Amino acid sequence: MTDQVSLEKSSAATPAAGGRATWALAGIVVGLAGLATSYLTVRLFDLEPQPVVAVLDRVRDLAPGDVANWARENLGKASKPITTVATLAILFAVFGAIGRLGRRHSGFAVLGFAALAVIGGASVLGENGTKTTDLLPVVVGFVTWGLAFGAVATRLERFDEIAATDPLDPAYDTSRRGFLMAVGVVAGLAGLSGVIGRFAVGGRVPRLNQERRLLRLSATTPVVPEGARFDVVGAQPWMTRVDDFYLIDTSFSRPVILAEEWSLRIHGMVEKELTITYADLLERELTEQWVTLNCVSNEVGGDLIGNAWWSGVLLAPLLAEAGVSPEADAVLQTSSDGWNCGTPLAALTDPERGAMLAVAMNGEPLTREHGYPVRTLVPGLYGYVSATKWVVDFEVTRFSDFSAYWTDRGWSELGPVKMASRIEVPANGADLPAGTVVVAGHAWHQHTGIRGVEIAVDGGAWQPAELAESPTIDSWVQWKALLELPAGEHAVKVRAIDLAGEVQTGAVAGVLPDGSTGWHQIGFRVG
Ligand SMILES: Nc1nc2c(c(=O)[nH]1)N[C@H]1C(S)=C(S)[C@@H](COP(=O)(O)O)O[C@H]1N2
Ligand SMILES: [Mo]
Repeated sequence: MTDQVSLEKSSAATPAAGGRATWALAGIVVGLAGLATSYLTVRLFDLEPQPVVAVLDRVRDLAPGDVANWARENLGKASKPITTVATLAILFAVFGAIGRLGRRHSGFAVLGFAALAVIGGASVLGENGTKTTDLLPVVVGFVTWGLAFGAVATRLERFDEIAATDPLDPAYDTSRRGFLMAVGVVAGLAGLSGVIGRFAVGGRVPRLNQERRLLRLSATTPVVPEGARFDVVGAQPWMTRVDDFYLIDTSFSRPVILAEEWSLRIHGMVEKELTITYADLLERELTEQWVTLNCVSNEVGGDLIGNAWWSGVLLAPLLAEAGVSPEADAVLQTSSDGWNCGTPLAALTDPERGAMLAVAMNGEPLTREHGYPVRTLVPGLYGYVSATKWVVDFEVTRFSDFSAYWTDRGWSELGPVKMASRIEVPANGADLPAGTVVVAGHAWHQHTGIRGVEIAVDGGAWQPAELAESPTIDSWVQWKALLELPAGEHAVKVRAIDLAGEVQTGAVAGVLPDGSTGWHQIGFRVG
């Protein structure tokens, strides 16, 4: 009886022995070690993609359109980190479960790890342009899992055995230490692999950054045209700095493409297939223009918009060289990361529109985030149907013959930009001192142009705001108005009128399927 009691006490005091939690912990530590050695392999051999990133890409692609749209709308920028954390949480739970399976038989655990390796391998092969050699990190990870689990499980079994029979046996401590040592060694290996992978290896990103720094393009430094800006404090600058330019893409690990590795294949319904290299592009004349790019997911008053000085090679002459078939009406553009979109052929071949393969933004080579080395830019179309970053493939085709990433998820096939306007100053809910109130913002209808902006105060009549100059119909226009208002609460709304004479609609529409509409309105207090 006393023995019984002391045994219970002893196992309560050392939950490590025989506990499911201990086996789960063993599974998690071993799981981590496999991820770490696989990561190290990726880094040592400059392989793409990392298996975990490939899995994240599959999670993204397999998520139903409703889920993707919900995340896009409600999580916005956070949707990638949240997907990553959630996927990793599931992965760690699976590692724990595998550890517990291993308590019955190590073979079960190995099977569990094998299943994960198969998912990882299939995900890697599901990425754009991967080869069987890209499976090496998965193999290394799996071997690590097998060996490490074997080492840890043998010691944990021994410890369990002694703890269950005679916890007072001096072998109890030895076996316990043996187990902890094994776990420690595996954890140490994991940490070391992670650190070496992270820091000790050059890798491709620093190489890309170096190449970008040394690249001398004939792109010119932008000069904001005289009269385009009012410099109202608190309003957005007319030219958006690259670092402040919104970022939207589906990529969990943005492609790293060096200039000499890049090429664009133009094929499909053409007379002559073309492959254009970066050197070919630089031999051509660079066209430069101000273009405002915005996202179809931009809500009324939202900030998924920016205006930059773009330098690139015009697409119309390139497509003319390829000789597009009169039967074709679309180009299916594909990025090196597999994302794709369909663009109306007419917008790309229109000599007036200036659709380009852009190589520079605000006078500097594109950043990796914005599509280095080459992205497409088509004035007047939302990004999701036109502005392919890391673009590598142009298939001249027909809209009736394909669907693309976002059209698969319920977004409209055509994405012409809708007219919109935004109040940037004062901030919504601001408390302003008595005196003149400055209201200011931007209005845009790319490739149509803005003729005027009107505001209405406290539900009153529309009155014209002052419009800054705009060098082109493809960029947004600043506007401002000075108001003398009595103390108290006020509301201001804004609408634009385009150069075609159309008045911006007040009908409220959400971003799905082809862009939001409605007047932006804010409230503030004076005095
Ligand atoms: N390769 C790739 N290109 C892409 C996307 C993407 O997900 N992948 N998103 C598009 C969308 S929806 C927009 S709005 C613009 C945004 O470009 P930016 O990130 O340079 O602002 O890129 C477009 N090009
Ligand atoms: Mo977008």
